[in-house]
Amino acid sequence: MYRRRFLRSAGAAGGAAATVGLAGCAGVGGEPDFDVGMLASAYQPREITVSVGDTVVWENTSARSHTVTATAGGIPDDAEFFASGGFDDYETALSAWQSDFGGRMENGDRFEHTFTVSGAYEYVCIPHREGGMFGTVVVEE
Ligand SMILES: [Cu+2]
Repeated sequence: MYRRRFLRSAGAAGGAAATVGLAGCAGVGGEPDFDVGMLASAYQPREITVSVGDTVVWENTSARSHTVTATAGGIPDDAEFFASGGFDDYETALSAWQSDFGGRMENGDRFEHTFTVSGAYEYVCIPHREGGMFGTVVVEE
């Protein structure tokens, strides 16, 4: 099981947004300061395990445009939907992509989400969903 190297807990810095905005700061020892990168047609790693309250940071480390979009029905019932572009549900994210590439993440773009409900979250890259670009976040108590 993959355990993230770049831990960022909500309480770690004593404040809500205190640790946001560190994009660009190299991690200690050359470790990446994001949790999930992206290849041409895959998330890297494909599955990540975190704890309730953790924030997962995605970065588009590829040259292609991608999205991070929670799937309809693929997240716990009482969990908050998440999507790059900030859409409220999958159908809205899908139509935004189809009309205007809404939610697009280009090289170096980041998206982050804080997970407050335990369970498994399936998410997808909308433009590459038919190519199997899916990912999973497992959130443990
Ligand atoms: Cu993609």
